[in-house]
Amino acid sequence: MASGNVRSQCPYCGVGCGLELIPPALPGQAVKRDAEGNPMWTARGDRQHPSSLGQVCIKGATVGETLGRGRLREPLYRASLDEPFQPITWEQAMDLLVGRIRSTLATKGPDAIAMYGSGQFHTEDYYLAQKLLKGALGTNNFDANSRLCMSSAVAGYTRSLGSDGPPACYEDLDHCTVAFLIGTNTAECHPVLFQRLLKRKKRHPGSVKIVVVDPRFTETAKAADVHLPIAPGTDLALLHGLAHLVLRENGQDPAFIDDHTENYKAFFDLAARWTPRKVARFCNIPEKRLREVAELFHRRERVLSLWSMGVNQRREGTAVVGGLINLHLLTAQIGKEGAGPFSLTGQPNAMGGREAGGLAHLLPGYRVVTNLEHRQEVEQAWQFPAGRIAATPGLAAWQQVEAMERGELDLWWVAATNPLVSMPDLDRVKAAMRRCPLVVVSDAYADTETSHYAHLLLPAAQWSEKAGAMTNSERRVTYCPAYRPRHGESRPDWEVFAEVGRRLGFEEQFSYASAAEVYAEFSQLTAGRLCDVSGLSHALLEAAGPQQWPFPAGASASGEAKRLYSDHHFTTPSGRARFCTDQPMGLAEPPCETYPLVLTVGRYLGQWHTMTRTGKVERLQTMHPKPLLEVHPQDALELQLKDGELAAVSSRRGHITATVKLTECIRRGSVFLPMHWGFTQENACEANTLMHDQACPVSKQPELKACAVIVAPAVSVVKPLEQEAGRLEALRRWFTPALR
Ligand SMILES: Nc1nc2c(c(=O)[nH]1)N[C@H]1C(S)=C(S)[C@@H](COP(=O)(O)OP(=O)(O)OC[C@H]3O[C@@H](n4cnc5c(=O)[nH]c(N)nc54)[C@H](O)[C@@H]3O)O[C@H]1N2
Ligand SMILES: Nc1nc2c(c(=O)[nH]1)N[C@H]1C(S)=C(S)[C@@H](COP(=O)(O)OP(=O)(O)OC[C@H]3O[C@@H](n4cnc5c(=O)[nH]c(N)nc54)[C@H](O)[C@@H]3O)O[C@H]1N2
Ligand code: SF4
Ligand SMILES: [Mo]
Repeated sequence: MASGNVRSQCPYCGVGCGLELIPPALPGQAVKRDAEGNPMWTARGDRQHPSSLGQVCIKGATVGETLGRGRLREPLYRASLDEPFQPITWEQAMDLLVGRIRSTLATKGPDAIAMYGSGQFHTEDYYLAQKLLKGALGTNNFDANSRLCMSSAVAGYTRSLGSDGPPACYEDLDHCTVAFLIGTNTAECHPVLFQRLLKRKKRHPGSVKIVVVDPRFTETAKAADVHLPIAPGTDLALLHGLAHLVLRENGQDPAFIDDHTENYKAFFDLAARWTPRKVARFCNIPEKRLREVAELFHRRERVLSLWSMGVNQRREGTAVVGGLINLHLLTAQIGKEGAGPFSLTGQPNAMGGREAGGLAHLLPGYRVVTNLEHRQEVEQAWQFPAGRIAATPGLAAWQQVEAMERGELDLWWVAATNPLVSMPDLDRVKAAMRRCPLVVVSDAYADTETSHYAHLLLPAAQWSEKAGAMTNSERRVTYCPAYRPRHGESRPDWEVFAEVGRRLGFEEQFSYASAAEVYAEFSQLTAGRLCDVSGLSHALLEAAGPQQWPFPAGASASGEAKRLYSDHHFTTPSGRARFCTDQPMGLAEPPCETYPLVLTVGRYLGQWHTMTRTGKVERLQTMHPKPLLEVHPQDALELQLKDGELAAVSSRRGHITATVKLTECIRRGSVFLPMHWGFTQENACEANTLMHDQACPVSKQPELKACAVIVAPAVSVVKPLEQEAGRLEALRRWFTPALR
């Protein structure tokens, strides 16, 4: 294990800051330890990392405190959910798992098996999961939590530009004249990027205008020159309305449109119908504000659009991404310094996952399963017979749940994600899991919500304990070394996937001596593709530091890969980017008389998702001691809600209770809850019990940003079912060695 300082990428958000890790024992000092007595590395910003230049936020800075506590140490098994877990050996776990895979293949076929993975995998984990499921087993039923996160961006880029791949880079924050932030609370969710923009604005007043489109007056909106608090779900109309005004004011770039785009005429006709008056009414904003923003979308400006979940998590997510890219095509704001549509990736390696083919319709190297040539290329590289990879997309995340409901899945393998907090309509997910004969959960930590509904728990070695690569939002790949010992019996996910492959008889395909070998195989499969990393290896990344792709074999760190499409040649069949012409639909579940409010669910600065890591840091717990239901004071008056008191929140799917926080930062008619607190947390607040499963038909990304609810004063806390009558405690005993 490492003894001096090491460099790595932060394992939290998709900014992908560089971290410098400092060993627990410095010469002459006592060993630093966490609350469980494990030696503790500390973290600070890595000044050498080109993406973050030494900056970090509070999550990255405290990651050291989370790594050793509450870990799952050994495999655990129980035959049914009503029994306690028993510790078993890896040998027994593998026998059981491989035995069940074999029997399922024999009785029901490969499509009765599915894996649900995560943007928190390293690229090596992702890649071998594809090879195992799509190659060895012959089912495309691999999907990841990126389906809840980035899949609308993936689909949107592909529809408009011909391929996935964010075209811009962080340096563009230093060069744009307009930063258009739509559906992103950048200040809290991509803090280091936001600080970079703010610093520039402070240092050079007037150099950049910040526009924020968000129904909430977020920390991000507070720093904006213009905030458009549009009604939830009306972004597409807003974007069409902006295009209308750009055209009316002659802000478009006719030469670019003629030479490099297609479908302009149809788009022009569509935009013509979205008059400022109509749009202002639809979005519920003053017409004046709309005109102010439209003036900024002009060919003479440099516009950088940043977006995140307020855009992607929508049943028209792909269409909204298309609407945003339309504005960039109209004004030629792409492939040049300071300009471009730029999706902010959520997770630290969701980008690497896309490159490795980590969604049910993808194959490594931005290939798709529906393309015969793509399948053949991958089959050959993997040494599987022709026809092994199925030609139809596998089950997407929510479809996996539906398949369990119908009794069609015999084995659901969940790895590095915690769906019993993060999926919509949680009661349905729980009931579906109860129907699945074998639920396998690979996680680094013991007491996750999902583990309570599992049969077989596999302890995962996590970031810091396994070597691997991650790609951040600006296409930069960082080598993340193993610098701490593995915890207990835990093993890296890729090693487990490889062993299952070998035990299934694919000895040759799954024999690797190291993660570097896995990466070497993956990187060769990207040669000639847009996301070409065939010139990268663990050794090169370790020696030369983080690199942006494309990085073909023989490339050097020249900086040429900063932006995609600088030549205005797109990856569509015609080489032209495409205007999209979708009609705005609005919310899938609009408010009504019975459920008059729109609930939106998002994030706090100091918490990460389901809190398996950040929930263990005292400083972060003090920042956000409990989840709060944000309500506008006017609404509260009508609903008789009081600040600090309990409220019951109900949707068509369920009820929860939460403490009310009155604030004018939320629009009237909307309420907000954080996503973080699942049923194992003391202040449980299962927001996603309320959410529906309606998804974008193109990206299959559920509308996790909105559902219709009613709120009323509550007399007592409604506890999650799992917390009643000590059930949770009884289950918990099996996760805690001391109590066993
Ligand atoms: N602190 C912290 N940072 C994180 C994470 C975390 O858990 N904690 N998770 C990471 C991940 S995986 C992700 S995906 C990103 C998410 O990053 P963000 O998308 O920035 O975060 P959210 O809070 O989910 O939602 C963003 C905003 O969308 C707004 N919104 C809701 N409805 C609409 C709408 O109809 N239109 C528009 N325009 N906006 C709307 C919400 O009010 C909210 O402020 O954060 C990453 N960074
Ligand atoms: N309503 C609503 N719902 C949402 C969202 C929202 O905005 N609103 N956001 C959605 C989005 S964008 C996302 S990304 C999801 C996130 O939701 P999840 O993916 O469910 O959240 P995490 O807590 O990040 O789960 C990661 C799990 O992996 C474990 N882990 C960490 N490292 C490793 C490892 O190396 N190997 C293994 N095997 N396990 C590991 C952690 O302990 C944790 O249990 O939530 C989605 N759900
Ligand atoms: S901004 Fe994101 S990547 Fe950077 S330190 Fe914070 S959580 Fe980590
Ligand atoms: Mo995400």
